[in-house]
Amino acid sequence: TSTANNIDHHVFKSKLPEIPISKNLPLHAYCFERMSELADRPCLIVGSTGRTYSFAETRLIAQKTGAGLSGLGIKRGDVIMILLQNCAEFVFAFMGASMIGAVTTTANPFYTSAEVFKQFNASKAKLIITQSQYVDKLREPAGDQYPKLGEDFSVFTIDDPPENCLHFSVLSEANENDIPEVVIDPDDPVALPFSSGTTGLPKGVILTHKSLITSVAQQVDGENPNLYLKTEDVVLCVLPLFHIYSLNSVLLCSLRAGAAVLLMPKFEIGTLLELIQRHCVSVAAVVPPLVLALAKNPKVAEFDLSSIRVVLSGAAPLGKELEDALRSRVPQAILGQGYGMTEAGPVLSMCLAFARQPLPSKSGSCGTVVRNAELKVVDPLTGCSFGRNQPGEICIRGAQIMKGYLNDPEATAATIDVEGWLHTGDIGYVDDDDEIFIVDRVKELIKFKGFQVPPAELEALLVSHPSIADAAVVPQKDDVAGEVPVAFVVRSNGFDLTEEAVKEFIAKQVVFYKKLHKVFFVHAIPKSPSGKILRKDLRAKLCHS
Ligand code: 4UV
Repeated sequence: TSTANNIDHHVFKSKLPEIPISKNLPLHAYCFERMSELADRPCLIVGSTGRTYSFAETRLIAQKTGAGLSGLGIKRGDVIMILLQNCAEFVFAFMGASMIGAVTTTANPFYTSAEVFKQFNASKAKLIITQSQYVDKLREPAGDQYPKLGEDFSVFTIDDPPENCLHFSVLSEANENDIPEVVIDPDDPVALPFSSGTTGLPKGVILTHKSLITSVAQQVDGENPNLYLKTEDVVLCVLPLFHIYSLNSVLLCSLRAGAAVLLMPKFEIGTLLELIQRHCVSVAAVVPPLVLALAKNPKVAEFDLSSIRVVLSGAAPLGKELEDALRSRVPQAILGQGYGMTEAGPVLSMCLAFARQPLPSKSGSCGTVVRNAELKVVDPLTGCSFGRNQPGEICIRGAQIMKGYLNDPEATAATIDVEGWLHTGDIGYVDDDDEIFIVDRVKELIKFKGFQVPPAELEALLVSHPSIADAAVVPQKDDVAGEVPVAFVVRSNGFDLTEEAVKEFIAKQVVFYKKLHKVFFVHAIPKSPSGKILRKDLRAKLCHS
């Protein structure tokens, strides 16, 4: 019975009371629910130009974009790909797609051709919205296995369209009244980010209207929101919107709460500081390498950062030293962490010092489990749940988690168990004050500055080299990036293959953060009897070398 389960499981819940969360709205309706109150308030601020879109304008252009997509034949359940740096068009396309029941898959514009097309093909996307500078790599892979630009799929650019491409205005200047009436089920997918999860290659993560609404509500809704955003807030959006952290906790949360979003296409410290000062940024969502820049870069002293009242760090561990160093730069701000995972919708826990009625939080903690969710810590070997202060695998359950992986029931079943618990592959514990501390990762995933580096992807590339018989990729600790990927390689013929050649071979095929930092040649890759790479043994070797 469920009572027996509750006794058996040590289930942790938020200290904040549960709240009612909409179970039947589509995401865009939920995000723009307070439109009558907010219509003329600033919604999006384009950092480079200062151009501001009000809430009413933002919704209107999204509706036009929805109508434009629909006019091109995009229907409920169809997938579009956004391959953009942060910009207003990202928001119009994402929300417009939501309005017609379509799904957005977001990819890193710095991806190589092969990386883009893997995701494009897996998601069966119908079109790509991008910038002209990235179009070349959408033509590059000539070959029958690749779809052809202009024939098999269309490309829209937000700037001057290159040959066979169309301008984004074809979409965004459509007549909003042409938007079709679509019935959207709360369990329909709306976002399809890719993540490798606990093992293997990147997979499409199905996030539904219900999952994203639940996650946003867990953060910013209710009388005492866990992440209190005010309508006067200006929220920094420098983390890429193609990653779920920024998409959810910056964009969607700000839309819902009525705060303005300051869009920055990329991180550059001088521009960042200037924009924070000029637009009086009050809430900054960051990752540890950005904390490092804000804490250590001498330029910071030349700017007025006194408008910042909240700094949220997430996506990778934040050291206590770094947190203290940042505190001396922004003494007035509340610093804290969020802990997320794409598959978890993504937020599992958030610092309670960000709440409207703040609670104390400890340095190094990832916050407390969000409301309307359950968290447990299990013994990875037996599956039994632990009580407080004992580290184990963190599991989360609630309406916010993914529906599953796209076309991969096996990977889904390996991640979400029959009782609905999502297993994170992170090792952590819950302390006496309900605060979560992450201490290790049991999954394969490597995180370079918070970006995902799936070892399986690099291993597959390595063994495709004619002179490589076997390979394994593991993380090595790094002061700036947190972790960097390094490879153990078994040569298949002689000793001609050099470290440089291996690095170069990989570098040509992957985005910058997946590049190998070292290559160690070995005679064999240590494996378990079932053939699994013994990654722990390899990581241990690195510590001793
Ligand atoms: O799948 P992913 O790339 O997802 C993320 C999401 C991070 C978010 C999202 C919303 C927030 O509000 C927020 O604060 C952070 O990173 O990678 C998931 C893995 O990244 C590690 C952990 O191993 C996850 O399983 N990770 C994420 N956040 C933290 C972290 C953290 N605060 N401390 C340590 N590791």
